[in-house]
Amino acid sequence: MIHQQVEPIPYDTDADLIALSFFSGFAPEAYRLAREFKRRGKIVIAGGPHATFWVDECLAHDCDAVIIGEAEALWAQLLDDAEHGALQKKHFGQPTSLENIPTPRYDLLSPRFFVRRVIQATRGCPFACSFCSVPAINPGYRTRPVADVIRDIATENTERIKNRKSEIGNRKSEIGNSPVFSVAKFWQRKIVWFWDDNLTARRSYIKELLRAMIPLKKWWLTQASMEIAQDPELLDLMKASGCIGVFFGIESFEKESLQTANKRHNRVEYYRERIEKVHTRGIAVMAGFIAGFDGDTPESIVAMADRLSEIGVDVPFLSVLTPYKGTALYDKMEEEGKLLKERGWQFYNGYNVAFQPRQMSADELLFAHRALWRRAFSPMHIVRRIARGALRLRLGALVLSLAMNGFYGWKALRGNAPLDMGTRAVPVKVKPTIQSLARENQFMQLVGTALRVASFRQSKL
Ligand code: B12
Ligand code: SF4
Repeated sequence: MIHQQVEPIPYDTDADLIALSFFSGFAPEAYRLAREFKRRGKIVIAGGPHATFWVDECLAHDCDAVIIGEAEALWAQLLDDAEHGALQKKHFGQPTSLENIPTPRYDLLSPRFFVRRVIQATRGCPFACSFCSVPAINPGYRTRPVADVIRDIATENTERIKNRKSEIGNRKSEIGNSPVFSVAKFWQRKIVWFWDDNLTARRSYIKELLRAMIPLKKWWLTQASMEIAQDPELLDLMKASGCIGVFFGIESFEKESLQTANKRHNRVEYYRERIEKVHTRGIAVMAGFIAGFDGDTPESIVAMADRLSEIGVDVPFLSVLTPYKGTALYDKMEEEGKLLKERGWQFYNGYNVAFQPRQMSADELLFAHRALWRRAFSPMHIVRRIARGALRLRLGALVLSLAMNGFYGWKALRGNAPLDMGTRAVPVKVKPTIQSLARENQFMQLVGTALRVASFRQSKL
């Protein structure tokens, strides 16, 4: 199993069949791979969130077959058909029962994955936000048996790794035996990342799962809705079972934007209070923000950098609104003629603009997003978030905040913001320079933050 962002593609593989899974933003690259493997005589199958909605397009781009929706119930038959030369082009998956799903083959993952143990306990989400394709991809809300989830979390499936000596020999040399290797190993064993759409939606289920997780002594993260902060029992169980980070889709500070996004369950006036409740358990708050809703202006977008800091977010994820097929947003923009149809799939990577925004031009939205990015990951905000974390967060959560803020801060300092897919370069207007950071007086603010932290620490001693 190869993830292209982690390992090079082995074009000379002896595999008979290549299975491609990709998001919309990576469709051009997936089609290039399909062409390359087709040229080498392989059978190419596509599936996942893009292929599910663009079946004919995949078939027109060198894919022999497409799985639409969930694959568990179809995969064995599909392989059988392929082996016997009877492959159908379109395979329609139904929402799968989550009973008896086997433990994932973690041993197939490259050791370069910093988090190896990714897991799903549930599928689906009871909400229906206008920009999100989850309700279309994973309809309903389904849960796996708690015992199965615990089995997967507890599995140390290293046996098979040892048996695959030649391959692992090669891979091990990628990170070697340095102290970094030992820390990475510890982290890989310790961390569990739930890739659920909304893990905490069914309270009785999640509480049962968390109680069962306590003896495993893992550190775990997930995404959830903010109203969990109103359930102290749940928060206590999250702490006891080792939660170090929770991702909230906060999306916006503008009420109109939240309404058009059908995200009425997010209440701006309670953001700070709810984050505070999570922090009292030492858990880090990661949060997603989206630029480009109807209620947004360039000024309101850039202002999010300060506002997200004020409400206490530890790690922000900053995206541009993207109209993915399968969402109400896509249907509305299609109907209103707002989709910029000349823009290819590379504009759907979450950081580019593929539609005509209401209150600004597409370029203004891009520049506003990059200005937001530069400000949110400026030294001032990075230091402030890490310093605050040092006072509030439990160890694993602090490591998470340090690693993520360090990663984004270092990128921002080097001018490494997301590319404008029109020019394949960082938009020139927003390339940060040390001078511009100084001009904004951020250095002085940085010193101010450091002094405040020092005096706070002294007063605590
Ligand atoms: C976990 C997750 C992440 C993780 C991991 C991402 C990764 N690289 O794998 C993180 C947090 C990093 C992430 C980031 C992003 N994500 Co995300 N993410 C998800 C989430 C919640 C679950 C995906 C998942 O793993 N599910 C579990 C597996 C088992 O399900 P599955 O992938 O759907 O696969 C099943 C079927 O689709 C099918 N299948 C899938 N592939 C294939 C291939 C073949 C050959 C076959 C036969 C079958 C098959 O079989 C599987 C079993 O049934 C989905 C929501 C969702 N419900 O899909 C969004 C989702 C996939 N993410 C989305 C987006 C947009 C992003 C970002 C671009 C956001 C951003 N602005 O940065 C980034 C991209 C990061 C990157 N470079 O990869 C969109 C994609 C929409 C689209 N059309 O492209 C989704 C659908 C959410 C949404 N907004 O609608 N994401
Ligand atoms: S709450 Fe999250 S997962 Fe659920 S529909 Fe909204 S954005 Fe999608």
